[in-house]
Amino acid sequence: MTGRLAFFLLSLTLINLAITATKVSYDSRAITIDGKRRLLFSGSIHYPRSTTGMWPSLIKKAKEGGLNTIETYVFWNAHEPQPRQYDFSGNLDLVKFIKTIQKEGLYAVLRIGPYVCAEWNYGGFPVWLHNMPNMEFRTNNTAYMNEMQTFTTLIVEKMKHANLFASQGGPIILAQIENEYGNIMSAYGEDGKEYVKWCAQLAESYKIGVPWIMCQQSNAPDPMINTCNGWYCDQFKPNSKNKPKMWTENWTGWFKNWGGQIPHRTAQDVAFAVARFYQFGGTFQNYYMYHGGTNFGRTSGGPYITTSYDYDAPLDEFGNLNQPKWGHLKQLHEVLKSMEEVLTHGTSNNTHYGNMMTATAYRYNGKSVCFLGNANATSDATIMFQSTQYTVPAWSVSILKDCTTEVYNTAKVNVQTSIMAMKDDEADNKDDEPTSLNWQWMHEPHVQMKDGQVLGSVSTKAPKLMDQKVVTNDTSDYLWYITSVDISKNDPIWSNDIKLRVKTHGHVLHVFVNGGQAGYQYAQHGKYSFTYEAKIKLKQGKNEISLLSGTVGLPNYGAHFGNVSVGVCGPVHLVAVKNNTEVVKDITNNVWSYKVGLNGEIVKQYSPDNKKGWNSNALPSDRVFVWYKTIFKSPKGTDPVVVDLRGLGKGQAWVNGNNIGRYWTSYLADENDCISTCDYRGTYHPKKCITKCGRPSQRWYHIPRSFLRNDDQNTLVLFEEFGGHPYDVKLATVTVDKICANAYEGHVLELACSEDRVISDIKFASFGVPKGECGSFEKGQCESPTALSVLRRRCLGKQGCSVEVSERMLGPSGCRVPQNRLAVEAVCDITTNK
Ligand SMILES: *[C@@H]1O[C@H](CO)[C@@H](O)[C@H](O)[C@H]1NC(C)=O
Ligand SMILES: *[C@@H]1O[C@H](CO)[C@@H](O)[C@H](O)[C@H]1NC(C)=O
Ligand SMILES: *[C@@H]1O[C@H](CO)[C@@H](O)[C@H](O)[C@H]1NC(C)=O
Ligand SMILES: *[C@@H]1O[C@H](CO)[C@@H](O)[C@H](O)[C@H]1NC(C)=O
Ligand SMILES: *[C@@H]1O[C@H](CO)[C@@H](O)[C@H](O)[C@H]1NC(C)=O
Ligand SMILES: *[C@@H]1O[C@H](CO)[C@@H](O)[C@H](O)[C@H]1NC(C)=O
Ligand SMILES: CC(=O)N[C@H]1CO[C@H](CO)[C@@H](O)[C@@H]1O
Repeated sequence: MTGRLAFFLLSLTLINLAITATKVSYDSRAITIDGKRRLLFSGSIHYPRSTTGMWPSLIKKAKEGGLNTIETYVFWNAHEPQPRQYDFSGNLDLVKFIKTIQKEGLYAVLRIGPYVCAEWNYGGFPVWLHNMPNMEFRTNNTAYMNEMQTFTTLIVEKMKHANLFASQGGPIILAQIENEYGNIMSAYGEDGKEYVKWCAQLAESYKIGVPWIMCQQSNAPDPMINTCNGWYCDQFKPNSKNKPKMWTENWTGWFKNWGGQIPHRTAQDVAFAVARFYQFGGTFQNYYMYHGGTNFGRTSGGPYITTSYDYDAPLDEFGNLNQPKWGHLKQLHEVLKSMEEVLTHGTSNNTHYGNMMTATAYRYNGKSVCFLGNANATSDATIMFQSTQYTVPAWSVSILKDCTTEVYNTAKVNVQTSIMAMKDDEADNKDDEPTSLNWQWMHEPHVQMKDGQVLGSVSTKAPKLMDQKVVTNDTSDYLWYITSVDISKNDPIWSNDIKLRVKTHGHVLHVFVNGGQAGYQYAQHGKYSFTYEAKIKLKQGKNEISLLSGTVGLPNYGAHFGNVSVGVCGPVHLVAVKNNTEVVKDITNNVWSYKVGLNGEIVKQYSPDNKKGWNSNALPSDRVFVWYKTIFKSPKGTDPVVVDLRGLGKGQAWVNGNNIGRYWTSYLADENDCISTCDYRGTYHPKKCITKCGRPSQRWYHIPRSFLRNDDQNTLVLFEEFGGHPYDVKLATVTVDKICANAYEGHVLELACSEDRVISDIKFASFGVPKGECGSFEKGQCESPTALSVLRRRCLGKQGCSVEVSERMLGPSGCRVPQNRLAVEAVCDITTNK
């Protein structure tokens, strides 16, 4: 590049910077950007729940889906694992994430918190914060406020330094302080109110040049905008007439627990909630989540949140389009966006028809837009509106362009449904030799004492039971509580029938007595404290009792969630029954030795470089505390990769040294309450549309492509805690297997497979009055005779195709209905010749 050209480009950049500084403000109707009221469609994507390699495509797909804004929380405990030791590397590179959003030309909303909830471990707080003296979270507490200020300042400065606020020409148009504090504020009394004021002052003091929001905070002090979170926010009102109506968390689905079924929220119901929000004056809404992603490593909270954080979001855990949700909402965004001016400036007029049926007209500058909203969950409404008759299906909103033509109805889905499949690598590469995995293994030692001495290094010793997170600082899921008990023949407890009874707030408890396994138990049914009680074998003299407490994520929600104790809390009793009465020996205040973590964690047994200690013979199965290791080849292509951990119990998995998360394949979801078809009508709740009853709550675990090497030397290491076997472990890729679509006359039907695949077969196509659901379509009493051949001609062998749904294109149906429908079922494959 010549010097002059470089100078020219440099000046251009400088001019650009000056020009692009954006003014963001708000009034009673909307967020204004450079003075213009805007409709904002935002979606949450949390940067640590995917990889840097996935970010560009996730954000691109969000933009294609009609979003103009991406929202994220900031994850304090990920960025500051030790006090003042910061990590912004890899997928924690917040600046890079925001710049990726900027590159796509989208806006960003930065929810700093720093409390974030988010089903994230400990709500995003570092555990060392809890372990500081005189600490109380989220209230008028000096120690807490100092730390919150230090971290918040660091994040704000980082953003400023990279010119990322809109006022500097960057994409960030809004920032959030705290998070849903209003839900729990009453538990903190006057101190809580004081704290909210302090939060607002702190935020204002940063002078970032864009507005701040506080969600679920009806007393948010001016100029903070209070916003709504929930499944429906159409009835929400901000706390001042000068603030716009904003919805910061529209839950697109729900998260999943170990032992829970898979929750779904229909595309029709999400679209209904969004359309109603705009019908009743909303101008900003955010999908929580737009891409949920994966809780890698030990980042999931809860406790008991699964590693998958798919959320039934418009983009699935792996970044694939979740169809029809993604496409149905994309069409809604397009329709609403085309009405931006009228919706943000027009005066609205509601007409109520009773039975929850309301028509809303917006008029501005001679233009108009109407919504016909029917919130009755069971009955369709037929109304006369401006001298025309309209039928609005139950639980739906119709949007009328110019208040005459229906251009969208939330209950009528005109986009494809994709049925995803986990494809065995071999199934697609029949020429290759089958990849059966060879395993090596080693024991994780559970003997903790020899000759009365605790083996290995002890963190601390105390004549009492200690809170697990205080001892471990949450550096591991595991903490050993080790003690010895001397029992003489004359001890009142001595008998051949002694039980151990342990009260714990840990989530899993393993018990070992004199080096032998006595049993384990885990918390169930949402109760995270339980009492372990089982017979043990003691001898006269010294006995070793070792309790291994395991956590499955720390709590992330509720007033005072931070001081909920974790681990063995006691009492710990030895119990014998003599003459019908219990004789109890209380060992709660014995001297306990504490050992943090597993031996394999300390020596990094999961590292591909660690070749020591592995065995190839006599692979154990159904044994507790075993490490397994295998080497595998990367699946071909670009489809996302998963590992099937069927056959295993509970533990953690690593690929090439990257912790891909906790697994708990043996934990089956409850048997009850599943449905085969989901009625989109009626108020959503997390148990409404659940599937996979009685099946593993998570069987497939995501391995991002960037964790893999481009050869056959990938290392998978498993730590198996409960016992299982690795014979069924398999690599697979996630892809669109079948597609179904249903589109009404007047629309365009689009079909698409994953990037690597093409439409290999049209299983069904009927234009007329087809019946049934995706996967079980049947033709109705009448149909066009040529629809199938038209579909074959236009689609076979292509990655995607589109067909105008009309008699002109598909032939006369001969049906006497107001609107014909096209139903199609097609198959995607790597090639057409099967
Ligand atoms: C907040 O904390 C400060 C310092 O501890 C104290 O002086 C003040 O009274 C507290 N405010 C309320 C409302 O309790
Ligand atoms: C509001 O709607 C009603 C019924 O459709 C109509 O009579 C009235 O004129 C409208 N008012 C305005 C201000 O548009
Ligand atoms: C819904 O419609 C049905 C039938 O018209 C009616 O009986 C019911 O009360 C309505 N429900 C609500 C909540 O308006
Ligand atoms: C936990 O943190 C405390 C104080 O910061 C430190 O003294 C202790 O060594 C840490 N323990 C572990 C296991 O990291
Ligand atoms: C947590 O601390 C608060 C304030 O000190 C107290 O009111 C609450 O009871 C504590 N909760 C637990 C579980 O210890
Ligand atoms: C068992 O209990 C009975 C009644 O309480 C008492 O009379 C008896 O002495 C007890 N026996 C022993 C061995 O303690
Ligand atoms: C406090 C709380 O629950 N906040 C949450 C709103 O809903 C989603 C539920 O998935 C959470 O992750 C938010 O942080």
